[in-house]
Amino acid sequence: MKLYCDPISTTSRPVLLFIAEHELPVEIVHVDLMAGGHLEPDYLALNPNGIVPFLVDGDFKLGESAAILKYLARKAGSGAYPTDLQGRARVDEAISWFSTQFHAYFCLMVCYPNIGVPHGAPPELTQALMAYGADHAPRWLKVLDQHMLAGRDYLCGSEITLADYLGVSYVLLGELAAYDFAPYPNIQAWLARMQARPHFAPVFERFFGLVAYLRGQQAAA
Ligand SMILES: N[C@@H](CCC(=O)N[C@@H](CS)C(=O)NCC(=O)O)C(=O)O
Repeated sequence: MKLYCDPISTTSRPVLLFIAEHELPVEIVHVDLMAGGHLEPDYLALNPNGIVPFLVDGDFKLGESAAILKYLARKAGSGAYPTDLQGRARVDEAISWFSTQFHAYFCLMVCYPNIGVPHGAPPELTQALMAYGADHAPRWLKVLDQHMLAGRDYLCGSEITLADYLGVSYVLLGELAAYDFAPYPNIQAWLARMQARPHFAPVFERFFGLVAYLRGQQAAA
């Protein structure tokens, strides 16, 4: 198997962490987003969406980080994607929640504008998005803190699931905005738990490098 990805990408890191923790025999192919590797003709021929991550398993090709995580978990027989009906539905629910509500209000409006995404958006649109996100993101952060993570170590219970691999990458985007998670102690504890996992640091190294670079630029401005 081959995974086309870039550790700078929010949606690549969950898959890279899962692969590392499960020691899966997957060749990692770096598609350098900053250098435009995702727009090279060879890559577009493989994945017309021109985004990462992207998995190739023999003749089978698969995009979308959540779908890739589920495929790898089924293939590896990982307990991170439970096999019982309701346990699996709970994981699916959390993954959908992160990919929709949380991603829209927190990632797109609060975090990404700090690195110039959406590219080329007029400044007034970016300002409006950020103001709207600042007002509305706490609604979803409260749900995460006071319900999804209340009284449990991981999103779906006492064991890590695919939802945690995906969710932690989205929530940590808050670092791009120097977001203050102090009002959310369960989120803080969960972030610390996830960051203590042995394979976490190498997978997130480039992301935290970007965060440090941004902080340096802000301090110099
Ligand atoms: N829904 C997709 C989103 C993938 C995605 O947007 N990847 C970004 C990096 S985080 C990308 O490749 N962006 C390149 C571009 O938009 O041109 C998934 O979960 O895999």
